[in-house]
Amino acid sequence: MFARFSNTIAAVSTPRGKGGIAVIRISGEDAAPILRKIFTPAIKGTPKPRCALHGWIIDGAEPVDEVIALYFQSPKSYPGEDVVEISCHGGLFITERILELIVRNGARIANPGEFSERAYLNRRMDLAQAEAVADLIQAETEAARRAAAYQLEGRLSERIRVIRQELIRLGALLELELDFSDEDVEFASRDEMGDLFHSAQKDLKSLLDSFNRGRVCREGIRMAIIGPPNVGKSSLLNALVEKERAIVTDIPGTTRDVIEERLDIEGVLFTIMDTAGLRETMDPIEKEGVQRAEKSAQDADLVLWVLDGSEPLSNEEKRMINRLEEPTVKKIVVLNKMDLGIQVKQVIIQKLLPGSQILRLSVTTEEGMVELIETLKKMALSGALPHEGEVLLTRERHRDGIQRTMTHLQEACQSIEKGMSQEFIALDIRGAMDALGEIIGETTAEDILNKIFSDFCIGK
Ligand SMILES: Nc1nc2c(ncn2[C@@H]2O[C@H](COP(=O)(O)OP(=O)(O)O)[C@@H](O)[C@H]2O)c(=O)[nH]1
Ligand SMILES: [Mg+2]
Repeated sequence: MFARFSNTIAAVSTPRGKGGIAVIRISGEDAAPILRKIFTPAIKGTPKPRCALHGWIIDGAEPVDEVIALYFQSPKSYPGEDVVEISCHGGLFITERILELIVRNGARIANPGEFSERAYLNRRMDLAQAEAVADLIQAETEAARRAAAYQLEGRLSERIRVIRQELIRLGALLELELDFSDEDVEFASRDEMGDLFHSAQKDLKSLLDSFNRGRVCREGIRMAIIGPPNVGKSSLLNALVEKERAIVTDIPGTTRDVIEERLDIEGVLFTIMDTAGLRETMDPIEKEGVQRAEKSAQDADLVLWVLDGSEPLSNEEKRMINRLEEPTVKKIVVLNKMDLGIQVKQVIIQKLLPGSQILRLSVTTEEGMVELIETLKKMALSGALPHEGEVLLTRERHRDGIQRTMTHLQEACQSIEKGMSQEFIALDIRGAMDALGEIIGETTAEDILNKIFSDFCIGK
């Protein structure tokens, strides 16, 4: 058999590196025959599905490793086909050696996400659930874990499916009307249809409204520390992450690149970016740094403006603030170095950065640190952690599908109001059904599927 064309796939499902054990997974119709060729059980007999088998992996007469093997019979496995899982010793060489042996005996190396793709193709789960598997693996905080776990349970899919089912029913009734078009009958009451469209839109709207929070759960909050040179931005980053991450000196222009650190605040991931001080400069490296700082501020969910509160603002500083001021971005102004006294006036700040919260701080004496962290905590709590059982939209792809569905439903409503014929309504119902179907993978295009599964880890 040419392994290249094999439909049986294999991969090391645990991370590369040394560990107590590693798990190698084989999936496809040759999984069990391959195991028979490369494995001698300690106790002879026919392997029972879902029972642990202790024995040796062998390469001809050569004992390779002592392992535990598990056999799952189709369809009762993650991908829904025959699966063998081998728990071997977790060394880099040993796992590659066994994987190579498996491939030599008829499997091919799995693509990223191929086990999950098969699970989806075999209807073991829908597309939104498969995405949740990837999100669970990526999760770094409780908020991300929870949002993904609820989605994996199928709560989002269920909400989508209920609406889609109703649309399918109405679509079928409209088809019937078309078949009987000479007789001018209405199988689907226009009032009932209108009501259904309205309630579906309401439900979809509440999902849409959850997107900002859902995104924060999944991706966290990107917080850029921005400000003039030498005001204590790097000192603040170090204080927040409690380590000497960024270089702190009294020489203005020390930080050139964007330095990122991650911090878990109340279960929400904060990606904190320390940036180069904003000033007009001729130095090409510093200039690039300033541009990167500005970009970080533009891409951030939250901007922490750090200013030296002990010195009046210079005109250059005011110009910089004006240039970067983005009314829609959330911001907190930190007046640092309060241990040296306060010179900057609140009213001036309020004029320059309207709507921002202003905090006084000294990184050196730690005065005001607690208040800053409390403010960030509040932001995390109000912004994220899903309530028990709450469904949040976490992906742009889902939001897009729901937005398109709502547009179709609006148009269908208008068609009803204008008394248009059933073809027009049917067309929008079809559009709405398809857009919802894309979210759960009923009507998703091949290239989108490929993109989704290629983002998965190897061996999942
Ligand atoms: N007095 C005082 N000095 C500070 C404070 N925070 C930072 N500094 C000092 O200010 C200088 C510049 O700090 P740094 O964090 O490198 O500023 P950046 O250029 O904004 O990143 C260093 O000498 C720090 O020790 C503070 O709260 N009070
Ligand atoms: Mg710095």
